[in-house]
Amino acid sequence: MQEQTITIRQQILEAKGNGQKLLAVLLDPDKILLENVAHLIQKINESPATHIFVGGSIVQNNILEELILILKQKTTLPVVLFPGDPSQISPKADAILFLSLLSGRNPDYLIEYQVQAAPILKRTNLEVISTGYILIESGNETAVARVSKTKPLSRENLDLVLATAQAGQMLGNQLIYLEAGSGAKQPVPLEMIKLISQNIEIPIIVGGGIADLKGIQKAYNAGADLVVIGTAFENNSHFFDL
Ligand code: 1GP
Repeated sequence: MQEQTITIRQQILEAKGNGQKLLAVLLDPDKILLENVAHLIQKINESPATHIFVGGSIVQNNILEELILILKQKTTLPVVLFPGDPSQISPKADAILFLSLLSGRNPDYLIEYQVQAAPILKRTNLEVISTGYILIESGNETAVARVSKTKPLSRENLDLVLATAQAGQMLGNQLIYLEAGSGAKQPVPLEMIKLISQNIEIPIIVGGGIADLKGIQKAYNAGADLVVIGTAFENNSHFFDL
């Protein structure tokens, strides 16, 4: 019998259906040294992480391919690209979050980069997961806002964030990513996660500024299906140790 492979998107959907919460560790190739990767992977393998995201707003060094090769050798966790632009596509990963920056009004991040990326992606076996990406104001200017030249949505304007997430779902996005930005002072407000999760059906990713294990749990309790941890793990590889 032929082995049935289940896609990463299906796994996320099934987890949501079963109430199982997911956790991604984000590795930004610009912020890690290749010589530390073995140790980081060991810590990730010992942690509750279910996914590894790789990417950043700007990736300037060229270790992306090598990083992914090492990850594929040393972990069985799915490696998902979380790219800032089409230069960050590696065919060696398992999947890519195909992002549209729905909170902004910069056409480059709404459609231009996607048009540039499509023919590149067609030449790979990457699973493409369309993701509505919504940047929320978080107390400081984040790299995403700076690089994309867009404004985040106000933390107070829950109606606008909800309408944006709903539009993302109606446009056919398969996931919604509520992002406070890497190293954000304030994570996405819990009442916002709650409202969105109660009013859309697709899984919700939440990331940015989550600094401790309690913060992860709070995001889950509010309705996040998958939480992303980047900076806190970058700063302390023992972050997940009990
Ligand atoms: C950033 O959501 C991710 O795009 C993770 O943010 O680095 O603040 O954990 P942190």
